[in-house]
Amino acid sequence: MSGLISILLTGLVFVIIYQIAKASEYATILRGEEKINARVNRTMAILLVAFFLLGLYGIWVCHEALIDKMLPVSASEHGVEYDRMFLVTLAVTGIVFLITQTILFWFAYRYQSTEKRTSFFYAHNNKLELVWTTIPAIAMAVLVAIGLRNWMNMTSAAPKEAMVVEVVGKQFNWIVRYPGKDGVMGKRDFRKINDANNVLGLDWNDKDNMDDVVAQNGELHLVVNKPVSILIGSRDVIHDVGLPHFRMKMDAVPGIVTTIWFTPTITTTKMKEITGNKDFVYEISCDQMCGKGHYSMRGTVIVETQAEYDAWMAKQQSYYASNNAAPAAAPAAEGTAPEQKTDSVKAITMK
Ligand SMILES: [Cu+2]
Repeated sequence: MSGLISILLTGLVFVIIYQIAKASEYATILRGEEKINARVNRTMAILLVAFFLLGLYGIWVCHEALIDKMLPVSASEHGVEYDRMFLVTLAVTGIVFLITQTILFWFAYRYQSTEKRTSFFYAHNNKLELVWTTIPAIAMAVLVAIGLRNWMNMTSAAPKEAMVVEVVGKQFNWIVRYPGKDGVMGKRDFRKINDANNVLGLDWNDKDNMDDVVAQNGELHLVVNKPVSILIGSRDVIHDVGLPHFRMKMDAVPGIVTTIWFTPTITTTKMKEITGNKDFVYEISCDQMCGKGHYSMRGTVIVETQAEYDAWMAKQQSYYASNNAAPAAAPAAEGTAPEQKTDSVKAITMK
């Protein structure tokens, strides 16, 4: 409602300005042009300065209103670098914006048209051209170079000691797989995907799969100060693993494994203290519009100590054991996959 009122008010202001301009045009005809033109010029110059000051005030109001809603301090090593880059870029562009806009509006006011002054014709100056082309080009090149360095860091090969997890998107949730005790992810085959008992299409002929742990609730457990390499995939359409608190994001593309790695530096418990929010959770947001349930595609990240992680992992049953150990659910033969798929669709509908 307040939005509508603001739009109406803005419209009204423009109508008033238009009417004033129109009225002064008629007055000009009646009272002689020169005198009126000078007055209109002056009004316009003052309005321009007012517009500029109002804009600056608007920036300040937005800043005050939204600063508390900004993300808290970065919870990863890469993120600290990323934030620094963001601040440097904002500082450079912000200072340039302030200087150029102040000069622009000041000139419009100071050098408004009067009868006493004729315009100064200044066609070309090579030195000036060189200065205002070279300086921005160098500044931009430096900013791009910093960005590229950060990008290379994020997408480079993960350190050897990194733990590996797999995050797979599907409409509309995240499935997380841990490699189990052997530290190796088993093979996957999309033809074996079955919502009833094999959501990732793990190949049960591959022994590496036997101890893999799968969390279907999108809960990603990470160890603080330990690098993590995330293998990202999708079962259906393009999603995007967004990890805003770690300043990370990467597309989840069907048929391709994309990767990112980072080192979480703040545990969930510690972040609750920092933010003063006892319900704080790190989230995985889907950053790619992927369908009607996109808004609800949210996973959680739990950053904990190695001991807490080990205790949690010790309680997890392997996906194979929890889905295939029961006598009724023998390992699926390939030929039966389509039928199972139908069953799984029914199972979902039942829920
Ligand atoms: Cu999505």
